[in-house]
Amino acid sequence: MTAQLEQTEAVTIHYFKLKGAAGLATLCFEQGGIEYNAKSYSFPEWGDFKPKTPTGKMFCWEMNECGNVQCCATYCVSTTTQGMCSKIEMISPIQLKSTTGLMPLIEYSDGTMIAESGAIARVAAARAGLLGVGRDFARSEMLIGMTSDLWKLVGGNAPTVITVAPGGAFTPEKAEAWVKEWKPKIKTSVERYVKLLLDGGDRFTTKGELIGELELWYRLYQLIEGPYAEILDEVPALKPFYARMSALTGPKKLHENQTKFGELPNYFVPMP
Ligand SMILES: N[C@@H](CCC(=O)N[C@@H](CS)C(=O)NCC(=O)O)C(=O)O
Repeated sequence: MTAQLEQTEAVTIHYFKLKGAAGLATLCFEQGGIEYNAKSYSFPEWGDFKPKTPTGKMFCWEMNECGNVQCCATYCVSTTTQGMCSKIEMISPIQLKSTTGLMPLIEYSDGTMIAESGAIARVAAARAGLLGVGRDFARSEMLIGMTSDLWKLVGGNAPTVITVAPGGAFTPEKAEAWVKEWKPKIKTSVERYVKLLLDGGDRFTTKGELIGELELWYRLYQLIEGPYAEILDEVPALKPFYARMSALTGPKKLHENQTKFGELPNYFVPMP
């Protein structure tokens, strides 16, 4: 695939060990057959890192014997009463350069980090030539906007691997609201896509694999594998689109846990 917008640099994606907000960038790289690296974090690993993001308390210098600039970042973990550093720990480049204290992130070869799932997905799509051109580009971006609206109905309302854990935030009231309030609204939102299908009924762009289509596939996948398994039985006109997309390289690898992230559990889960 030819890169678009001069997005030719190699990157590493950093994210949790979950099929979550790094999914679309991952799909774009895999669909385009682009080389990338992935680093995943457990929650304890992330908990160790987050407080160490730049705060003004960080001490960094190079240790000449190290020979590798990436292993030369250190962090002062305790100070003497005179304010001198009494104990240092080595930290990774992501700990040093995380920009927002949130993931996903992409990291360039010089250690520079870029945050925001939408930004990194577009970087990946441009790298893979999956932004589209002409009207395909416009249609793909329209899908991104529509899917952003769709996901406002899901995020915060659907059960997740975190909120269904014992003592988690997915209360019986939330469960009732998911069924009675949110699912009908989600169905209405998904129905909006049907009239936008191109002739043949299995794609929205002539290319058929652009970022907007990958995003819609991913969100339908998260619903189907999670709390709304029957969504396409209720909106059957989208079945040919979903089936065709599921057979593409990127979606297939994500589903079969064969991306650079390896085995990842779903973030959204079925109703407990
Ligand atoms: N607007 C950001 C939101 C990023 C975000 O909220 N990331 C969450 C996980 S999806 C996070 O890093 N949470 C860890 C924390 O808050 O410590 C994006 O789309 O990337």
